[in-house]
Amino acid sequence: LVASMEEVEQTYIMIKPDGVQRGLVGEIISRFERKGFKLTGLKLFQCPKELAEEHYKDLQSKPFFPKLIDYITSGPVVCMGWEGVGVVASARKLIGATNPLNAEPGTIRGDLAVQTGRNVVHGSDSPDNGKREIGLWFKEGELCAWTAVQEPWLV
Ligand code: RTP
Repeated sequence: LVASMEEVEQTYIMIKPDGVQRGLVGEIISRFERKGFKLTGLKLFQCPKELAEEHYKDLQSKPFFPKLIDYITSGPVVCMGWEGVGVVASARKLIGATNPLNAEPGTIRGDLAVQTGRNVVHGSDSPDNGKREIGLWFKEGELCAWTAVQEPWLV
């Protein structure tokens, strides 16, 4: 069954500096792969302050905003684009609640984190933000649109 094009969404998933430093990159990527979504972009990246501020601009007035910017820019992050039917909401479910202590076991935050301020991963909260954030974090030419080959790799 082939999904109609309108249902295919893009989401921006980011492994935050704590996820990279704790060696959780492979574990986190594999959860999205095993679920069945399609990877369209992937890079390790040291985020400049201006980009972190733009990404989180809706949270500018929050008391934790300066700490959040320090956290996101404290070391490299892994930037990813993922594509699929319903990928935005599904990725948020795979990630779990913002506060890892409230995140269900089986979710990334539920299994791997304890602090809201060190919650290892980000996921876009709407299809519009998915597109916006992928545009913000990736340059043209860094994303791949691809279709899996039908032939076996080895004969
Ligand atoms: P994200 O954008 O990272 O996927 O997280 P989210 O939607 O689950 O949560 P959001 O409310 O958008 O907050 C963004 C990130 O800010 C940090 N935060 N710290 N009270 C606090 O100290 C606090 N609240 C939020 C978290 O890293 C959160 O993921």
